[in-house]
Amino acid sequence: MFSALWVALIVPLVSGTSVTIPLAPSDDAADVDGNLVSLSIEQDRWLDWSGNSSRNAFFFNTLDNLVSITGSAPKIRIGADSEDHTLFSSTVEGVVDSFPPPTTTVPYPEATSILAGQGFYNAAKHLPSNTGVTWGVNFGAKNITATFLETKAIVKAFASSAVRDAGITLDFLELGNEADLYLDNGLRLSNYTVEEYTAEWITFATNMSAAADLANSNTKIWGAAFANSDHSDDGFSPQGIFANGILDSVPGSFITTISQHHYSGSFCTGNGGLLQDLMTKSTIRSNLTEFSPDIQATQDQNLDYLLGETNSYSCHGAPGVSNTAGAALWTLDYALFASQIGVSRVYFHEGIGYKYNLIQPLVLTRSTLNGSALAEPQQPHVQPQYYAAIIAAEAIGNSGNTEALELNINNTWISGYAFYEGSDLKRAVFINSLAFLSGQTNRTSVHLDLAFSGSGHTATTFSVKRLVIGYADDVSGLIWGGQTYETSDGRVGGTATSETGTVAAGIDIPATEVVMITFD
Ligand SMILES: *[C@@H]1O[C@H](CO)[C@@H](O)[C@H](O)[C@H]1NC(C)=O
Ligand SMILES: *[C@@H]1O[C@H](CO)[C@@H](O)[C@H](O)[C@H]1NC(C)=O
Ligand SMILES: *[C@@H]1O[C@H](CO)[C@@H](O)[C@H](O)[C@H]1NC(C)=O
Ligand SMILES: *[C@@H]1O[C@H](CO)[C@@H](O)[C@H](O)[C@H]1NC(C)=O
Ligand SMILES: *[C@@H]1O[C@H](CO)[C@@H](O)[C@H](O)[C@H]1NC(C)=O
Ligand SMILES: *[C@@H]1O[C@H](CO)[C@@H](O)[C@H](O)[C@H]1NC(C)=O
Ligand SMILES: *[C@@H]1O[C@H](CO)[C@@H](O)[C@H](O)[C@H]1NC(C)=O
Ligand SMILES: CC(=O)N[C@H]1CO[C@H](CO)[C@@H](O)[C@@H]1O
Repeated sequence: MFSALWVALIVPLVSGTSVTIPLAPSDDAADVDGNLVSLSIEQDRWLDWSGNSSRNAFFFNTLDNLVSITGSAPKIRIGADSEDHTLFSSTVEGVVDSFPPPTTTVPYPEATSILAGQGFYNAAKHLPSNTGVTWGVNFGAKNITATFLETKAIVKAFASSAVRDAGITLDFLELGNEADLYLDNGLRLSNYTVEEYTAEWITFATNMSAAADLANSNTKIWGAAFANSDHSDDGFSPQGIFANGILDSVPGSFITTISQHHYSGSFCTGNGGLLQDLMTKSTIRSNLTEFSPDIQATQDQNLDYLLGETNSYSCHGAPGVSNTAGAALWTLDYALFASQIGVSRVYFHEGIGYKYNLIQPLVLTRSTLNGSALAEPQQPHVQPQYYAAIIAAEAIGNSGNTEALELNINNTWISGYAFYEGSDLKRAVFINSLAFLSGQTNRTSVHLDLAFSGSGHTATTFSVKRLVIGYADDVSGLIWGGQTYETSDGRVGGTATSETGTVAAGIDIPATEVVMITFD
């Protein structure tokens, strides 16, 4: 008994882990664009994000912050569930949405019917200059007139001088959202197969491609956009649509990119254990590597692969989990790890009032967590995950030729990535994903012993930025390098702190923290 107690008392709060950082990128390093972290927006309330007659300045500012760091605007996909319930209307100016009643678990439900006028599409002009957009077109309704009219309206908006002059481009169309779920949600019969899907898709996409004159434009198509993947030739998967000849069709020739959707699970209630599960290094990896066969099959066709809609947990997020600081660490590790396995971009899904948003761009009057009326309206604000977008942007920088490499770190809780511009090591990011939850007092810390391998410029000193978090389940109050984005206009506030370190001394990283080091 005595010896057990003695052992307990000497368990060090700081443990050591060695990290070797290659001085030049190895073949395993991946090209990463400044907008690796991009956004998918639930289409029904697009005008609330963009602004209608005038721009939504808060949303614009949160995007423009990222532009000023990386030089490239986050890419925006406008679509998702409501994409398959949208009809164009020539008599509507903006949009007319019909919503089901809010519930405790879904306080901000998607509209079941969306009538969108030309102004809905024209609002793309409010995005930052040079934003690349993907727009989702209705396929769920199986109404060729709807597909045709909507495509015409989208193309007309992007041909307008307001959009063209800002360099905002329609990079992709997507035809149908999560068609693999149509057999469950009533949009098709329950015996719907990937074979039928592919044939129908080709018919509708033939019309869409003609309506958009894709043969004479730079706009391409995202293929698949499935909720899940069974990874086989005869199920809903990239392999399944390839095996059914989608790429050999005329509209299929416009598919340059396969989009996959993914959530780590579906939980309508949350707790600290669920938050730790989300953050854990190994579950982040297993959630993503399950798509490795699909990525390989996609690359074998010389196509690009991305996560066109993703976030933590479906149900618009789990309360007390998806909206917390711990989810920011998940977002960062998830996006960076995705880059390592052949995912070119990660579109985090957002909807007005969703729990897992990076950004809440509108005044809210109901709780996002349980739908109850708020005593005071909540002003537009960023949620913790937004800091992950900022950190990824700073780590990648504005070089236009950055490569990221995951570092081999033998520690259950610590992940790390090195960032290279050309052949030069510039920065490294470390994440300690052990959840330090409110009520706990024993915050551990890991000491990283740093070493370099290979040849190149060997820095001896570095500057440090930390994402300082009170508790993993905090929903606000995060501080990045001394500064906050929790401001009324979404611009950065506060004074940057300066911390420096030496390679010889290494660095400490407490539980539930991110550290970025920039080598001198
Ligand atoms: C958007 O603007 C148009 C024209 O100014 C207006 O008719 C419409 O009511 C506005 N709002 C929405 C949600 O459509
Ligand atoms: C697409 O469908 C619309 C509506 O049915 C039709 O008017 C148009 O001619 C079709 N286009 C092609 C190329 O089939
Ligand atoms: C098909 O789409 C057109 C154009 O949006 C719409 O007028 C029509 O009502 C739709 N048909 C059905 C059956 O929903
Ligand atoms: C699916 O079910 C419908 C109605 O029950 C039937 O008409 C159709 O032939 C079935 N399709 C396939 C591919 O089995
Ligand atoms: C994905 O992560 C969740 C935790 O967030 C875990 O419960 C689930 O098992 C993981 N799925 C896979 C396929 O690894
Ligand atoms: C609902 O959530 C809010 C926070 O958004 C909280 O203040 C309130 O106590 C919760 N109400 C219930 C009934 O759980
Ligand atoms: C990784 O760490 C574990 C436990 O800390 C240790 O047993 C193992 O030998 C280490 N593996 C390598 C490759 O260093
Ligand atoms: C971060 C950390 O070490 N948390 C531990 C603190 O102690 C409780 C028990 O009191 C453990 O459950 C936590 O894992």
